[in-house]
Amino acid sequence: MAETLAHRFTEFLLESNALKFGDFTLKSGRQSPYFINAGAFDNGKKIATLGAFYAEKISQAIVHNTIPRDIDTVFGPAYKGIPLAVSTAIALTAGHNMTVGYTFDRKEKKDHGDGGWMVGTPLTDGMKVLLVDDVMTAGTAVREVIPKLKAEADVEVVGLVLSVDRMEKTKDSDLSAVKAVEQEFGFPVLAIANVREIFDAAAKMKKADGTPLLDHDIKQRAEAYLEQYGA
Ligand code: OMP
Repeated sequence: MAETLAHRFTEFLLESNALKFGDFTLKSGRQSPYFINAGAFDNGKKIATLGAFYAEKISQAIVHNTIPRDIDTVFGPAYKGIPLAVSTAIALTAGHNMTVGYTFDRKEKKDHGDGGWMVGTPLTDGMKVLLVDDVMTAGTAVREVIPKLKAEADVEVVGLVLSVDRMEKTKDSDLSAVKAVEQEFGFPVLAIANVREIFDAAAKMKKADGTPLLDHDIKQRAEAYLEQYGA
């Protein structure tokens, strides 16, 4: 039987060393026993594969009418979103016959030459923009970028696609950060895999010597973390 997208993506995360176990302080201040590092996709093959995963998820969402097919541009927030937007736009064109632009923001406004905040396909009123980002914990990154997009033009954000939804509660509610963002902004937030799918898939995997990939301690610490912070 063909493996699910989430299962294949978990294999890719592990092969690329993008999924780490240990002690990590998150942007939100939470101490997590696992961390997903999109910076690990650091060569042509890995970033092309990552773009293909995003494109596959987007294509599935189009089939399910969750997002429209006539996306004008894929937007990735600087810095880590930049290779995501570019590789996703390439993969949508190469593998899914969709011609889309890519756009990303600058961290500082450029005041000479072509100027402005944006690079790539310019944002104009009425354009359908699909956001891509790496990981969502509390939704801080996306909240920062939406006003920047809206200041540029009256674009329609048609969705946000992530590598990983960490499925964590927001600080002040039991709602997941993903659900809170969906409610606040009114567009769908999708992830290639969520953290529970990743742990379920990894739990079935074995090391070369036949022993389980995830040892008991890692599983227990992850479960305890999700018990406390999981939505
Ligand atoms: P929020 O912006 O609060 O949703 O946190 C997500 C961001 O934190 C990501 O865009 C990353 O910059 C970083 N992060 C990871 O890259 N991987 C993780 O597993 C967790 C985080 C994090 O700090 O929460």
